[in-house]
Amino acid sequence: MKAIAAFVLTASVAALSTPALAQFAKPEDAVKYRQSALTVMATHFGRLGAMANGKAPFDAKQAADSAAIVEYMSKLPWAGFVEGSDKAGNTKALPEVWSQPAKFKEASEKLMAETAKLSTAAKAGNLDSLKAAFGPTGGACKNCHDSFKAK
Ligand code: ASC
Repeated sequence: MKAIAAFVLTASVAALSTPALAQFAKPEDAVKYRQSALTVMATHFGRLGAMANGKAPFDAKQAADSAAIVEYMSKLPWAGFVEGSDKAGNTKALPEVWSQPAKFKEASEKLMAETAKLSTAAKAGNLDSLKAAFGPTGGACKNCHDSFKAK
């Protein structure tokens, strides 16, 4: 039992310390990964926007579900911005992602903080809470796009 535990621990540490690119077969896969997470996030954020802006009827369950997806998806794209994926696939990522890592990390953390608030707000089950949290979350999307995404 101890041997199994030791093996699992060793394997986990190895997986965590493997260089990022090794987690994707090729740079294009990393681009696809981050774009996929962002697409799912944008889809559900768009549904929330439709409700927040009165273009779709407010549905508390759908809002809470979408916001939970947005919150979770916001954690994922960052692992896909590996070295060597700056010109891969059809990326719109700007070189600043890699040349200003601290600023990029800060923008990603801002987004994750806002999506967590959005999810909490959506769980409150009323449209006003959703509306209040929607704008700041969109602001965090835009903040990152302004500095790190080509038009
Ligand atoms: C969206 C979406 C984005 C953000 C951004 C906010 O719905 O797809 O990328 O909001 O436009 O400024």
